[in-house]
Amino acid sequence: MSAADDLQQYLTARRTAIDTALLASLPSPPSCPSAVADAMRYSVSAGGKRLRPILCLASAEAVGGDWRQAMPAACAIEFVHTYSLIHDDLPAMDNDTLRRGRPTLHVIAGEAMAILAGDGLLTEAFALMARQPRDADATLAARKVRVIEIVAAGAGAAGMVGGQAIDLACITPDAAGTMPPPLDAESLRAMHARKTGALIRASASAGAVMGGGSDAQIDAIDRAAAEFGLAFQIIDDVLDIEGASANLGKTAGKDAAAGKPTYPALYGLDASKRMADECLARAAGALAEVRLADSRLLQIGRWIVERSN
Ligand code: GRG
Repeated sequence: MSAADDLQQYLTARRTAIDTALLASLPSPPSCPSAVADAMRYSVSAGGKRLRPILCLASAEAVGGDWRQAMPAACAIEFVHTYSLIHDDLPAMDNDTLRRGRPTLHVIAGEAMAILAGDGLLTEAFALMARQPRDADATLAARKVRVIEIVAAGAGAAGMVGGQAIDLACITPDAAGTMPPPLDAESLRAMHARKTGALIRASASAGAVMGGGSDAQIDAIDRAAAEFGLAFQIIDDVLDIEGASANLGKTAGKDAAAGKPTYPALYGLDASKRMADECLARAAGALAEVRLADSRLLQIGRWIVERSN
């Protein structure tokens, strides 16, 4: 079997397990009202690449752990990611009508229910990580607490929420109606490190912690995932220009049309693609420090850079 087929088989197998666990982890009546349960399920079951949970499970495996023990954290992170997409698509934020190839949740269920479904997913994420794996011994219980802290940091004001706030400030005029100056290259990188990078890093670190990795392994995986996060964003910007909406499952060309600073706008398409490759090279270096360059993680990094959606 070719390496590409082997990776595809791995991704399909993990995605199937993740989708099953995600649906089983969602709350349902009578424990909660059906309206909010249906709204949460609509967005979670819409699919998506499941990149973050796959990275979480692969990190647990890379350090020699059992990926099943990382599944609650993997699902929790996908819940957080899905909430962020629901809220990002709201009229008050990006005002988008297409996501994961379907009408956005606020188009289907209304704005108020979309806010509640996002709130519900964020809250359920932390309930899930606290609850599972069940019957944890002291070692596993300590890992769970560490992972809760990692995911909170990646998702919160110092991470994803903070990055979204910087992004919002970039397109918000002051009281006199003057737009802020565009971000320079370093500020753009720092914004993305929070907005998308922090949760991607948290996914990998959480998996490495649940898998029982050493501090050195967790640190190296965290640094490699920071590179994956930057590569992910660069390619997201490239696809925003080169991709078709039908393939992306979201509206293509929005960032460029909104005048947002993007990597291709700053560096051009070819240099942007080269920069994404350089991220992978740095990730390989970090993983090699702890002899993990041959793990699935780098293959997943390549998949991030070579993806078409
Ligand atoms: C609303 C608190 C809050 C945060 C939103 C992540 C984010 C912050 C907004 C998403 C806006 C966006 C489209 C950013 C580009 C990168 C990105 C996160 C794309 C979507 O992630 P994928 O490609 O989506 O992993 P799938 O559907 O495959 O899971």
